[in-house]
Amino acid sequence: SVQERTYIMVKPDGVQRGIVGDIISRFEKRGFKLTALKLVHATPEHLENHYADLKGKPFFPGLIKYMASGPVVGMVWTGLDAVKTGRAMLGATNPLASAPGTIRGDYALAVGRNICHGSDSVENAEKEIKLWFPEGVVQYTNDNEKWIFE
Ligand code: YYY
Ligand code: MG
Repeated sequence: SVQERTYIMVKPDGVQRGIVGDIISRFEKRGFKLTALKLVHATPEHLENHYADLKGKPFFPGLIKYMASGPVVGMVWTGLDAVKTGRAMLGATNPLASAPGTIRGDYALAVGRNICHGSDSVENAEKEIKLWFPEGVVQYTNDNEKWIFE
């Protein structure tokens, strides 16, 4: 749907390396509507909640430590097929398999330092938005929509 939402998060390495602006710019230019935005140094407990599905994986402790090592930038983007398109813009989980032109394919080499998160389903997107933006998001109309959608 045109109103589909996804949760996109620049990870601590993306923040440290100054890639926040480019990631925002890519989503803006693609035609998605910026719906929420926040810089936060998350606690391990919060990150374990975010990555609850991966608990038990061998890389889980390292993932939580990395994600808690500095601030992240959490965002909500709204638009047509936002979840699937967001994942396509990110590229494959392992940057070595990410096509050039994708965010990971342009900026990353290691799976444990892949600079950006994107929700993998509409259901998980809504869960993640609630987790990272419990206060809710701002409602507004973006007047460019007639130039982006038929
Ligand atoms: O959704 P996505 O981020 O592409 O991958 P997930 O399977 O959800 O894993 C989350 C996160 O965990 C991934 O972005 C990097 C890290 N990770 C890892 O360090 N090593 C793996 N073998 C798989 C995932
Ligand atoms: Mg995932």
